[in-house]
Amino acid sequence: DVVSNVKKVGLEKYPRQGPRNIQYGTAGFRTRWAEDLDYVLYRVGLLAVLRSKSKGGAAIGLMITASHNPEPDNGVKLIDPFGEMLQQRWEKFATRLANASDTELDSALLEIVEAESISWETQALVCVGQDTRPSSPGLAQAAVTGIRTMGGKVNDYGIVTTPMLHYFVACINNIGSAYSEPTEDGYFKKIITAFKKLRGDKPENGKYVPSVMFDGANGVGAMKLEAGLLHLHDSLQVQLYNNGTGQLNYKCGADYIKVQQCAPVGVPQKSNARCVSVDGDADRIVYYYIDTHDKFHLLDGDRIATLIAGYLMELIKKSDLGLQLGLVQTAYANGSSTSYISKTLKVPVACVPTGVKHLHHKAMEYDIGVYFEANGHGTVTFSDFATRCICSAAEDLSLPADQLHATETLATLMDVINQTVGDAISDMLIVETVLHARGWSIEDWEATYTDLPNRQLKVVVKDRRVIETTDAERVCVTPAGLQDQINMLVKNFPNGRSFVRPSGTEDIVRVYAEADTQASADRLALQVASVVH
Ligand code: 16G
Ligand code: ZN
Repeated sequence: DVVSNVKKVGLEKYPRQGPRNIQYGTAGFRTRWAEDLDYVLYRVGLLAVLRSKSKGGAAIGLMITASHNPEPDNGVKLIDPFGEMLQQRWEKFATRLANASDTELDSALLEIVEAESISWETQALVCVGQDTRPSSPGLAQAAVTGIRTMGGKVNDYGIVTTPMLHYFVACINNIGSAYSEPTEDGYFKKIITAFKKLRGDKPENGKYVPSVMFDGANGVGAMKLEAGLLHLHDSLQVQLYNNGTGQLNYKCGADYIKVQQCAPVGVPQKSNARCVSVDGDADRIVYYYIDTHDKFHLLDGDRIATLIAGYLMELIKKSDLGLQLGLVQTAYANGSSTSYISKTLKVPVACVPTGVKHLHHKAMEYDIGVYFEANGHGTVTFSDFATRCICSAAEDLSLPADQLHATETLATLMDVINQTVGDAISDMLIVETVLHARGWSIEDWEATYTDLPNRQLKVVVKDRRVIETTDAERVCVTPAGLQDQINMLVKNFPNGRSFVRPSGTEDIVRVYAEADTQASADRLALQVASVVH
């Protein structure tokens, strides 16, 4: 039967390697040097089939990527039927299955089948995607073997961006009314047609220039955008750099820029030019520019969130549909962005723990939810109620012209947005739309508020799990006394704020500090790091 065949194939082709224990965390399974991941991928393939069956045969996604990490690393994560991250209860199953010995493999599978009352007869469909890493094709092969051994059907998309795969899964499962054909062409047609409609036949406006320089991190982003450019025509000029000829994520890409606070290599320096930088699998985006004094300016996820939320707030008011807008951040959001959002934009803000699933989940509580991590991962979600309201009002020709126009703009904007997950290409088009509508240059955008200087540090400790946090990671509950010590240090710095949290992706503790000057932020971060030891 299926289960003993699973064991036979697993033992022959993908035997478990070594005694290592691997965890399905915020980024799925991820390892340095893609070490011994074959058997893990084989097993994730098995699990994906069970997940699909447990969802009545809905399509499930399986994405092979290590995102912004170095080229030799790799990893995998599963995508649930709505195009969202794998449900938390199943993260435990994933960990259990990956760590079962070869002899336990069949019983581990049967445990899941029983726990979730899965019916074997249900068909299963798994959509497989991979990034551009050299190790990805071999890992995809292992996953496909796992899926087929369990009798699942495979849709192999080859090399795609992570958010494209999320989008395809949602399309196949017919989620929401605004989706299209689950192909790359369908994806580009939908988002770019809407983008062009919003811009009309006038790509210039005020100080807005329809031209950007694009740092593709030598990953999948630039490669895919090349196909998208055929749809964009003259509505937006995009110059592609780091488009795959150099090493992936090496001295370029959104993560490098955010962490190092400097421009990437491989992109020519042009004063005040609007530049975009995405990460290796194109689910994160940040903007930057270099001013006439050669100074580097970063516009990160917080900036993108405030730009989009401010614009949406205006449209929502004008459309007079009574929809509620909310913005979701993490503890890493710059304090200035938070007060700008709540005090100036008057949009309610929520703070949740790090990790896209937490932000996404919270955003869905609002009619319209904007969420972004400071690192550049984010999107906008519309509830079914909001979608229905907007779509029907957009066709109501009896509305006053202003109101109708705002409603139509909202409806079209929904088509530019990949609501399933943060999507660098879609996010770029949203930012460009808002800047165009406002007639803003990148400096105008930056002038909306001033970031508080901040510093992040990594601390190596014996066991990072001794640090437990609460209140969206802003308060430490263990070890006892640590939070009091942090509070004492913070008190000495004007506008000081600091928190510590165990990383979900590395064996370290992260320290964040902000204060009124860079020197103070640096000093506070160092002092807090020293009490973490
Ligand atoms: C993962 C998360 C990202 C988060 C980062 C934090 C997803 C898809 N990705 O990359 O959102 O910012 O982990 O890493 O959820 P850390 O726990 O090591 O700080
Ligand atoms: Zn990524």
